[in-house]
Amino acid sequence: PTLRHPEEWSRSFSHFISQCLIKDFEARPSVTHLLEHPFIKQAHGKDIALRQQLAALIQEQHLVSLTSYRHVRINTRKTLIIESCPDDDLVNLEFLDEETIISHLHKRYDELQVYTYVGDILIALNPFQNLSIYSPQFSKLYHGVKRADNPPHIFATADAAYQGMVTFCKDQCIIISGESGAGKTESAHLIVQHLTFLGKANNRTLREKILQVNPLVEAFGNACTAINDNSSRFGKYLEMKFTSTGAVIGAKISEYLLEKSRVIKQAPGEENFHIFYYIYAGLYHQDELKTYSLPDGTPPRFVIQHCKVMQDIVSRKQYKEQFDAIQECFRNIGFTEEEVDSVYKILSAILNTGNIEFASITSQHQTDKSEVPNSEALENAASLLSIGPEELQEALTSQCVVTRGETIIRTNTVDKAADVRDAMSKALYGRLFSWIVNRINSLLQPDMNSGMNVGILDIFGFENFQKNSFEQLCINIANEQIQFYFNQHIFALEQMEYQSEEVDASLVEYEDNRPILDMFLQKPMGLLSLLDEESRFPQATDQTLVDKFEDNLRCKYFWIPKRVELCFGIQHYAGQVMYNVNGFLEKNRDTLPADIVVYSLMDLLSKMVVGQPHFVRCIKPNDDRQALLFCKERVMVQLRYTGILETVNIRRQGYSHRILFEDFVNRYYYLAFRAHEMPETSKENAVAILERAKLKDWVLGKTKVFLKYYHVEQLNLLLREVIARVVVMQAYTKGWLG
Ligand code: AOV
Ligand code: MG
Repeated sequence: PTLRHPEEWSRSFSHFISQCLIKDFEARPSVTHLLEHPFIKQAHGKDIALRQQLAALIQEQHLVSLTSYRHVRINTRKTLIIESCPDDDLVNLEFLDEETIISHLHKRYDELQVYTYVGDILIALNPFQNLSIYSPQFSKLYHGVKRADNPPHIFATADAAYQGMVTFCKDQCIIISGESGAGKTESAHLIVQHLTFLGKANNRTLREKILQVNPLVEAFGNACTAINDNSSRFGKYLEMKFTSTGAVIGAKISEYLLEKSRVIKQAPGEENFHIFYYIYAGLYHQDELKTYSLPDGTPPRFVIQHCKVMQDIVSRKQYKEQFDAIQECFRNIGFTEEEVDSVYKILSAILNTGNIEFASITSQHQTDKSEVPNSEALENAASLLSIGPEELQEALTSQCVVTRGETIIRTNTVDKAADVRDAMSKALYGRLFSWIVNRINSLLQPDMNSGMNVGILDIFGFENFQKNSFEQLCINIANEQIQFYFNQHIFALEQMEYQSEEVDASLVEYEDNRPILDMFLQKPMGLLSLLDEESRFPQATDQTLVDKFEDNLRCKYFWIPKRVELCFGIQHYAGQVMYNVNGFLEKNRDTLPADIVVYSLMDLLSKMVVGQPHFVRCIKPNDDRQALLFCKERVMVQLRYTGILETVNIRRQGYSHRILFEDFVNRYYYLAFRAHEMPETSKENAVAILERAKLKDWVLGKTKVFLKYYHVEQLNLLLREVIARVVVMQAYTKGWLG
């Protein structure tokens, strides 16, 4: 057949593809076979590049179509696309009870469909195995197409954010949540990978730099915990910067609340930050342990818990490989050799500092003085930090107090000196971490105040261990805030807007975690304020702290257990957690006061509020990190506390996009009016556009059009197709095609 019109062409081609797929599904046509297929030859005989692309795409579909239920067609932009399949989106399910949703996710997980939509929200089940769906071919597949055209995918979320940014010139943010080990960090990597693809980082250097930011920062900020071998011990907000046309030009990273206490002590079965093991193995193999004054006998105290003998560290092949990878990252991102050398020096200074021990000197006058009997570690640490050993010893064993204008030098007891040593190690590591982050930012950020960005938030997930301390409290409060932010966007703001615009939509009930947050953050009687206050009393003890909490916190989210000493329980949105106050005061004094912590989090949230949010909810299908194991109970709990059921409801009934009539007409008038006749931005014209676009189920408020989540996508696609059609028609009339 001769094909004249692009739409006609696309219809018959689509017929062919479906036939071909159905018929050949078992046989799996080879690329050559497809290229030689009479239809492809005839239709695209001249355009060999297009033929190759099509053939490759068709091949890919086989991969995607493992479950073989999709229809394949080709759209007017000559892209092969797969028709949506209703069960990709929970909103389309006929019944919406918990049981149906769970068994649905279960079925999909068994088929290795780890991603599922709830409207515009992505649910990601951790596959706990490598899937072959993240190759560059897949990136191509998820490029500027309608969400429903492809199976749900993390790339689709990245694409939606990217399209949103380019279309509306508005910053976007992707918020990834889920408990520890659910797959947030992996998801964040995949999003960065896809965004560098979409942002046409043609400049290979820039692409590699951006891709190496995450691995580099994570070597310093992640560690093996009881739950996750690569657990994030800090919150990370990565902003990718783009030009107004959508080309990627740089990146910026912000870090929140690094768990510094891990440097000096790790819970049983856990490890220190990855980097300590990496440098040990790496420097050992380069025969450079001596250069950095690292012992090759007994491992330093800070890492000995996990590695009892040096062989444990140096024989681990992956440590050495990771060290090489990190060196590569440093080099690619642009750190100088001196800088990297300084980083290693500080790391080994920290390890040496950890080995400094103290003994008490008892003289006639003083009994509380300490000294360093074995000076090797002290000398090593001092020389690595380029200070004199006496200076360091003095800093550790004495303390200046300024009272009434007078400076008094007090000596430290052995215990006090040990505390100072540990505090110094933590501070050094914290500063080093911030320095690395800042350095990366200056290397990856061309001078740019303009441009737009997509931010990706990946924090430490909700944690509930056998024993939970101050760190878990901070981590879990951060997660409460993310949950609150999610609720705000999905439920609260939406409902407020219905009311003020007098739109009749049924309201969905949801679990508001505001009261829990208030209990933590309120001033002056919130838990964190009370903790700060108690930390200022020198005589405060763990017991006085618990008593203070008990006297002042009266709400159902807080309780003191009867038979367990020095503990308190919190009913978090994600479940009950028992905290042990041991060390709370010290940690609160030593790290940032809780108040500041809550600032930094608010800062983060306010940053995100500016952008259009996209949510990814990671779910952990089992606690054994097993592939293909779907533990119904565990998934159920996570669906419940993240409010997925309510989200399904509100996405089905609600209107997630509310656009002022004026903005709406300005944006879409092309769909109903001629390009040059700029219509009045009135309600009537908005309706004209909606009707012309044949959309159903929208409603009108007083000043805004209320649209369902899928309407906007349909409108944008229509807009693009209208524009593309005009371009193609022009090409036809000029005789360039056919
Ligand atoms: P988290 O970021 O959510 O935990 P991670 O992203 O580190 O969790 O994922 C934990 C582990 O699950 C990874 O190390 C992988 O082994 C596996 N995994 C996760 N997502 C995928 C995927 N898409 N494909 C294959 N394997 C995956 V924490 O940072 O602990 O809250 O603080
Ligand atoms: Mg993580």
